Amino acid sequence: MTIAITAFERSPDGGQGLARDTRVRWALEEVGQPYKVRLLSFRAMKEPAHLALHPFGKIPTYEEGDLALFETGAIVFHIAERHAGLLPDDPNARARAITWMFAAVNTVEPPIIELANAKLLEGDKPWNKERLPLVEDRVRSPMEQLSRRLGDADWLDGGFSAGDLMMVHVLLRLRPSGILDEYPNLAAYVARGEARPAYKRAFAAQFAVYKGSR
Ligand SMILES: N[C@@H](CCC(=O)N[C@@H](CS)C(=O)NCC(=O)O)C(=O)O
Repeated sequence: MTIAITAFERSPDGGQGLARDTRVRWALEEVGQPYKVRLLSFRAMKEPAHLALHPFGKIPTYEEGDLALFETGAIVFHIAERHAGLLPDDPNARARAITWMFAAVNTVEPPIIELANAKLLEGDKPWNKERLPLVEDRVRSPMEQLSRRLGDADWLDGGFSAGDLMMVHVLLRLRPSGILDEYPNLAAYVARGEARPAYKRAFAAQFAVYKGSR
């Protein structure tokens, strides 16, 4: 059954792979599943047809037969459960990999998004200069803890898993701030993720959309 996902018609990140369709593309590439992409304008994302798929009017969504999903954590988990390659067979290792997926979206991503919003959307506010260091510190705290936990390992828990896929993609959004590079082992971890052939294919596919939209 053909898998279809949605993505930005014109990604605001200039094709850097930060939009969340990239993590879904990456998961599909890791497990060797072909997919189609439906591109949406910002206006179309808020229209009833898309809201029926995604109640919050965002991308990406995932459709496969009569199944429609939203939320990248749920989508990547679904892909990882259906196809070999992203979750270990051992039940405990599998549960730990899923835990890292949740940690990526529940613990690490929110302060990173807050920082991106503070810079992009609130840069002109008179209180921004005072607030920004506080927001940056809220990012550094989980980064320090994650850095300590990863240590000199390649991946978070044994071999590469959906937990690493989610975490690497979440961390990528921190690179433009310079904070990722304050943690050399996390910067190397992200680079390892980016070096995976499946990531490169996902990145190229989303970049081709951006190039075509210019
Ligand atoms: N928690 C959601 C977040 C989805 C999300 O925020 N998507 C962004 C693109 S990366 C979006 O659609 N932004 C446009 C908007 O909110 O209007 C997920 O992981 O799928």
